[in-house]
Amino acid sequence: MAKWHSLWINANIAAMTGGGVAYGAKLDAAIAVDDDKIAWLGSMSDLPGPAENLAETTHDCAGRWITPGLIDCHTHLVFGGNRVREFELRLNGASYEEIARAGGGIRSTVAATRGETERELFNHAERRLQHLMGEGVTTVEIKSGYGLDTETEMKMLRVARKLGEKLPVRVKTTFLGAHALPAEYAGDSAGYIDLVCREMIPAVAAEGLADAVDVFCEGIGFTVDETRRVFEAAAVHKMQIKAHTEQLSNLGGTQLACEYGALSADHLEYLDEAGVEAMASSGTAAVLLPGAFYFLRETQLPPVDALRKNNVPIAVATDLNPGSSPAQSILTMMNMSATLFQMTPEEALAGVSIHAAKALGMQAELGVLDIGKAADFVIWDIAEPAELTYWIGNTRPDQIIFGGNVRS
Ligand code: DI6
Ligand code: FE
Repeated sequence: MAKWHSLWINANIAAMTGGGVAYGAKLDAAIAVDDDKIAWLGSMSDLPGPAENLAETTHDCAGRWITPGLIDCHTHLVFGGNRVREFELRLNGASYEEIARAGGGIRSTVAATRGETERELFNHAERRLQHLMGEGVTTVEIKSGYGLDTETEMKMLRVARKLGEKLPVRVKTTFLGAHALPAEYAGDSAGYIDLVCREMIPAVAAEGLADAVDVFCEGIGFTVDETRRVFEAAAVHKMQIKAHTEQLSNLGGTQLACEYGALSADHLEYLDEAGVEAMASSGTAAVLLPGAFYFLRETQLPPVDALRKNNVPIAVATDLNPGSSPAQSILTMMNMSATLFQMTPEEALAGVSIHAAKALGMQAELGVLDIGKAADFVIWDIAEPAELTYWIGNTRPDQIIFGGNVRS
């Protein structure tokens, strides 16, 4: 038999494959890799020979745990500047309106993003992405939405694509032109939605810059009717759909997203029973964002129990953005999903693996450890997988394997 390229032995594997076993755990197990795929996975006792003869390179895990590479399925990590001044002002008593009048809020990030070159945006985003990758993230979704003009939206998406080309991480890109109304369209959201549908989406599609289209459907974002127009334009270009819905109020954007077969609906604090049922019928994943809930000091909890009862896959992500979730740690989000949303540690890990893969439409390749899946996995010096959710800060992988190679 030809040798495998690499083999990890004496591992406990949280395969996340379900089947009634917590974490899909396989104890005293091994995992073999050929090219960028998992070639074999099973018990040490089922290895087809003495471990030292089976692969070019063998790594001894000495009882450590292996999880799937972590997936952060909702970020806005490409942006100019930051909003730390606004954070300070707010904590010193300034109101949101005062800050907005002084040029702050999302518009200040739009101005800063328009003002940075592609190289500057890349360098700033790279640092943030490195923080995520250092915690074992091997796949990340990145949205546009701080350009709000065709040129800058495309610049953001090019930066996102380039991050995936230059760094050992898989990047999925999402066009979020309908994130906020730019100042130059004040009072004319119909005109801006025209621009999104008639100019931006066709241009983004023509260059293949985005894997999906997203809309911020909210009182301070866009109405359900405007959201529908954007989804129609996305459908014309055969682009997949995602949505920010029911974050601050219930507008019914989730049902609309489900009508268009959305991959995911995200935030969902104000989601009601009808919305949960719509998600269950359309197979749309729920993406919960505890960092934004925490940073905005929200009190309305997402309906985790109803989502669970209806078997809606629940993903967890950072929402990494300068305004509502300056969260550069996926492991902290796992902890917050447990403490704030009462998700179990197993659900938290599923939220950044199998369910996050579903939210990106990548469940065929990613999210679980099994033969034929991508060889993206992480080795942790922990005694049990719940530790990933338990500790707050400073948990680091011992080794990260990306596409079959040890990431240095
Ligand atoms: N929901 C949010 O919480 C952020 N965007 C969104 O769609 C806010 C983004 C920002 O304030 O910069
Ligand atoms: Fe977001």
